[in-house]
Amino acid sequence: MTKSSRLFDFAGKKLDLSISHTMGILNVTPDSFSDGGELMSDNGVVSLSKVLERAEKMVNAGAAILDIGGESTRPGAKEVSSQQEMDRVLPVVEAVKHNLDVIISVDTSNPELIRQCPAVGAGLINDVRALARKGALEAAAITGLPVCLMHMQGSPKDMQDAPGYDDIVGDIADFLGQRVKVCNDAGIGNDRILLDPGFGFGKTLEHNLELLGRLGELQALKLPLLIGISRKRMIGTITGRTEKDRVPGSIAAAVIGVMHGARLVRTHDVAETVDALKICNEVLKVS
Ligand code: PT1
Repeated sequence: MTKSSRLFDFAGKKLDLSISHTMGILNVTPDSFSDGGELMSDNGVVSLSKVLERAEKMVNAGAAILDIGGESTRPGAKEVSSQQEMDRVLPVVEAVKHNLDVIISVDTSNPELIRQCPAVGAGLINDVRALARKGALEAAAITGLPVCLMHMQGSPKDMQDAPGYDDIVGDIADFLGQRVKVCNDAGIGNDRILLDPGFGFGKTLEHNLELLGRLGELQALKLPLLIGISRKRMIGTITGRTEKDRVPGSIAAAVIGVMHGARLVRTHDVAETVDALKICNEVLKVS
């Protein structure tokens, strides 16, 4: 049996979310996880040529989306000022837009940056705070762009202190369902919403593992699922590997996620993930 395609519109660029796709991570933070600082020049300013080189590699390797972020949200990360975040992200989005044919996602919670997204050519707003910051919901609604709403317990600074749930999957489904309702009421229709359970965001290893094994239950929300597990601590804890050696573990987790319904995989390692998802996609197409 062949599945019918389900096109999702990212500001004019369409992706068939009946199969899975890769979102490449382009961090433009000095302190960031895994690829931190590599894309900065010595003076701490983003090097556009280094960023474009990395971006082009990911696009050539098959990334459908590039996720550009100027605020680190890994555990313990500090917040940046709005202006600093905009100064880092906006020139990069513009440069990628001018040079490459790819959907651009902006990883931000900042209403000021969200407002600028359509003008610089972004196709998705990816907010780990699910548009809960003051002004973010209204800003996103006005853009007309799709949004990714992610679940987090606490804030990056303190989220790993003592995370607790009644039922990890049920609690996340309730939270995401409420945020969808809030978005709908603000004029963001379901055709503009992706959901993400937020691996590593206020979750113990056991929470993350149960969430991955039961991810399929979130399909009841009837919206496309995005997952980000790439090189995270949960992979390191299980395999005993440092960040750069977590690629095989990350890919195994991504495959489990896709076979439980995820359709977008946020990753540092685009080429490897694209190959793995090709296998998943061929299986999805015939079953
Ligand atoms: C994510 C995600 C994201 N992750 C979306 N956006 C990060 N939609 C940034 C660790 O446990 O999963 N989904 N934007 C990166 N954040 C983390 C969190 C990095 C936890 C590392 C860890 O190691």
